[in-house]
Amino acid sequence: MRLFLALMPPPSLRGRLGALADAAQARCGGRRMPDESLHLTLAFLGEVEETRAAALVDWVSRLAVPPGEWRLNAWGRFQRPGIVWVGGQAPDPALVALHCRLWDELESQGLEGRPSRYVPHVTLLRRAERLETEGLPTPALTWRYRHLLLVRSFTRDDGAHYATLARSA
Ligand code: 2AM
Repeated sequence: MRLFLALMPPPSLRGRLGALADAAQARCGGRRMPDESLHLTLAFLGEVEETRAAALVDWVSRLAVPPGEWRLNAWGRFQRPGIVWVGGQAPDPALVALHCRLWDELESQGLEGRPSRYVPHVTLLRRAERLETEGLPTPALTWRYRHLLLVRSFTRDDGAHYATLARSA
């Protein structure tokens, strides 16, 4: 099964991220992520076997994550998959530190796939027709988080769907 570690926005923030996704889609076209799918990926684990997944559920349930605040104040683009995202003007140091700590622990459990660089972001659009975020209002959101989630991703014809398998302590 395909797994990743993520922060999920609280409901009030989810609606505001959805409003940014609407504004971005009006300008850039492409496929807008549904509100219930909006998230920040902390670590993408890829395909994981069932016994390994069970161990990850156990690990995440006992994991203590330092609470934090992430300021979302910039638009961003990834050229290749046509992604338009919202995030910080620079990678947030607390999120980068959390990503590193998670990968240290994942690697000690034998997982592979640590990316060479981590840019914390919330994907709002995929396959955007125009990667032009100039002129959109500058985002100004604060995301307060206390827990991360272990999430399973299912791919269907209408896109990815997510199911939460575990929440940090
Ligand atoms: P994205 O939002 O930039 O597409 C589940 O697929 C989550 O893991 C998505 O948020 C996706 O990021 C992220 N992810 C990171 N690396 C990935 C990869 N190699 N393949 C698929 N998803 C990846």
